[in-house]
Amino acid sequence: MLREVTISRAIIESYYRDLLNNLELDVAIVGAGPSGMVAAYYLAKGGAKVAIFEKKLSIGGGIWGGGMGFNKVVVQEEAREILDEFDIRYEEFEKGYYVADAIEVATTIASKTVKAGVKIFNMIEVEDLVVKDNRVSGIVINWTPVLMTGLHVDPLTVEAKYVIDSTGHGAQVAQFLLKRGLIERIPGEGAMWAEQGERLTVENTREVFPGLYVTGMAANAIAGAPRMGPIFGGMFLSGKKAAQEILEKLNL
Ligand code: 48H
Ligand code: FE2
Repeated sequence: MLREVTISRAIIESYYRDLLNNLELDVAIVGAGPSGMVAAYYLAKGGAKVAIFEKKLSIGGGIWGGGMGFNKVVVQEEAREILDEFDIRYEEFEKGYYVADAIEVATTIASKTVKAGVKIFNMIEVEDLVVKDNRVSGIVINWTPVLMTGLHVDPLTVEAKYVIDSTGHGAQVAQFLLKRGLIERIPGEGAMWAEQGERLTVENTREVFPGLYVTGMAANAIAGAPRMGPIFGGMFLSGKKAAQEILEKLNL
């Protein structure tokens, strides 16, 4: 006999155990797009306790749509090793241009990231930061529908040694610091220039404020560096770079 209330209890107990287990993290990542998931994967592989908070129901960010909805992802030579690391299939279109199926990219990265030990909380939006003594030390979370409907419901908090802003074009987490005058400017990304945009995404991946890293499009939005269009190698390499730097700082 299947009891509805047992199904409910299974969901509630299991979910709340996860939530309680992830209230104190080494790294809290905001946004489950390509740069955030790749960062989480390498952090977890390196032994860090890491969770991702994603405001939408679905993970993957901008991967699914490829370019203009043609669901293919292009990756350049420098980032081919990451497709290989995840065991994602691709074809060489021309020398140095590798093309993969966007659905395979999104699902495979998500699956391997979760299996590496990363807990992904979807439908939870990061609405603010904890900042103490001039250092980011946690995130402030709420249910996405609460924020969408404008209900006056106060949030909860997750403590983290490092927070990563992987929220893409809007650099949503860094915006919370801008609002408080804790960082000076977020100019937004520049016009499209694939070559420079890809190089600079990785270069701009850094700790922008004590305790806060930025990856992917958010890194270029903060630096005013070009967008790059539907090429994803820079996103992957940015996530990997942030993970390596944070692992070093955590002595892992
Ligand atoms: C929780 C949030 C919040 C919040 C946003 O946009 P993404 O795919 O981010 P990246 O930087 O890893 O990848 C960028 C890439 O997809 C892209 O857009 C490229 C390469 N563009 C080039 C061009 O020229 O346009 O993912 C960000 C994720 C999304 O899933 C959001 O829903 C989520 O972050 N998010 N999650 N709390 N406050 N804000
Ligand atoms: Fe984009």
